[in-house]
Amino acid sequence: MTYQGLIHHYRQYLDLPAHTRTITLLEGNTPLIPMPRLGRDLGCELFVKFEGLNPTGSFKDRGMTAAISEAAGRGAKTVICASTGNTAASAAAYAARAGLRCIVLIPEGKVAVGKLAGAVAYGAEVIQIQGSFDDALSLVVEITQKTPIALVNSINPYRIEGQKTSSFEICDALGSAPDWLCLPVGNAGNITAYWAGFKQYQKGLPQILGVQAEGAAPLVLGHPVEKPETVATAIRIGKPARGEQALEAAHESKGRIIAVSDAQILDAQKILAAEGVWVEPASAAGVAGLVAETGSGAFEAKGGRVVVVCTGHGMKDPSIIAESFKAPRVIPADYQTLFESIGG
Ligand code: AN7
Repeated sequence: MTYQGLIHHYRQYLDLPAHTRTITLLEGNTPLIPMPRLGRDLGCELFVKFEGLNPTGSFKDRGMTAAISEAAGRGAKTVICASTGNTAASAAAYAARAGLRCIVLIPEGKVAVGKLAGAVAYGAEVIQIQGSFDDALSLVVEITQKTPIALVNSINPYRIEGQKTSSFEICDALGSAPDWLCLPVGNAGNITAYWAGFKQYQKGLPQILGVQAEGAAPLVLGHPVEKPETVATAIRIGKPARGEQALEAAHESKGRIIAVSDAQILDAQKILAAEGVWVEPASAAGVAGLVAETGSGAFEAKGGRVVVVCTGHGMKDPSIIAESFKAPRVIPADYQTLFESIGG
């Protein structure tokens, strides 16, 4: 039967209320791409779960189909979220689909252009906050406590329900859970959802490697970061809402949460692109963490099966590439010049 979206596909595993009215863009069902060359270099059987291939270009669509379906079914008229960008674009698209008003709060000047453009294109009302993502999140929590506006950040439990489905898909594709799962950690909704999903599905449990950016690593430091900074703006978050659950997932799974530098993240982005998978910087953090761990020699995943979650598409943040390359050379439209210029 044709695929009808993840709520339909995994309905029996999702704790969604009866009033839920499915709003879908056929999210989920993303490819688990084998990475034989990189895997050989790192000494494991490696796959990328390419979440950048969801309808709005990030994994957020999994949680958003659930959160918006619940809100729409309950009769909400307006939804709101704080966002480093991807949640905003996803909320905007699903709210548009449901006919709801959508307001998004973003940290001023710190959202990648592909995400902001998405939120605008899907018709959200975008407000920039003179502050961080964490400040924006406090504001949306307060306003949703005092008004009927529905909150669609991952504090909303239905977001987690939707995002669990990626664990199910990985188990369905591989036949069982991998030995390790590596993923970026920002507000910590996704790591929470994956762990809940693997536990529920009972096809084995991976060890989890959560990866933060060095300048925004509250879970590694053990305290909030007042002024988070990283080139991976998606995970520029200093007070993760589900920080406790992220630490629990790492601990229970016998994994860990580590930090990597911006340089390591950008290197990982290049390594993935060299295998044909272009992801935004934050999405490369999982690979950056895996490279760091395998490089340390002490990594337990040697020879094992590893899935790295690549959370968002490279096209979300084109500037990061555009700023770093020289403009392509210009030649006359002439065969001989072309032949000579490519070293014919
Ligand atoms: C590409 O969009 O927080 O740990 O507001 O966009 O579940 O927060 C985005 C987070 C990883 C971290 N990769 O996931 C937002 C937002 C990408 C992201 C994360 C985000 P969580």
